[in-house]
Amino acid sequence: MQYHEVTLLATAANQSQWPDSQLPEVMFAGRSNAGKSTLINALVNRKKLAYTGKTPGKTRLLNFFEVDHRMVFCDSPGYGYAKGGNDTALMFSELIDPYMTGRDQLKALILVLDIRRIPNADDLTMMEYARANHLPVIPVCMKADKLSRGAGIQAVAKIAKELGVPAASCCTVSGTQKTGIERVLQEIEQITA
Ligand SMILES: Nc1nc2c(ncn2[C@@H]2O[C@H](COP(=O)(O)OP(=O)(O)OP(=O)(O)O)[C@@H](O)[C@H]2O)c(=O)[nH]1
Ligand SMILES: [Mg+2]
Repeated sequence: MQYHEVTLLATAANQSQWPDSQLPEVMFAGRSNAGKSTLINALVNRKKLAYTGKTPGKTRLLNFFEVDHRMVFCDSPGYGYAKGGNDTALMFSELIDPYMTGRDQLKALILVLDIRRIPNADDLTMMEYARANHLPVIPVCMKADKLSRGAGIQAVAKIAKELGVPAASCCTVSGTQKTGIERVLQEIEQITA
């Protein structure tokens, strides 16, 4: 399976800039540099749709992409990029929390994690927001190519434990090797159907 038509609907700093769309929406969130944009690009099979790069924290807005006129992907800024003090706290309170609380068509959170890193307090905050808003969470462990298969399985088990979810609910993806993408697509399909 594959998505064909993807367009940037809106770039939003606040609620007034959210796109006027009723399609089911999926939010991508995660620590800065975890691989959010890479995952979105892999899902839609485009090289440079969502910005990927070596400057962490570059995306400071919500980016809304419409996919095949059926659903919308919302790419959120990476958190934890310590540039100016309580940057992350502000981003949560002014950008992420209002969106997760106020966006009726939001159907799921895709929590993007670096498979080599234990979830931090910000990741757990995202889990909390999702729970508070009754939003299903799909944890996606990116950069699987950086670990051996065995080490990857162990790492995912640890991550799942920290998040308080079953390890089987976590997807394991390599953006460079394009593995694990199909399962994420299936989960998204189920949730937005
Ligand atoms: N080897 C490998 N590198 C990856 C993978 N996913 C992402 N990367 C690299 O990790 C870096 C960050 O990826 P991005 O997709 O830009 O991460 P992001 O979460 O969107 O980052 P921000 O938008 O800055 O928060 C880039 O250099 C990617 O090429 C992966 O699965 N394997
Ligand atoms: Mg990004």
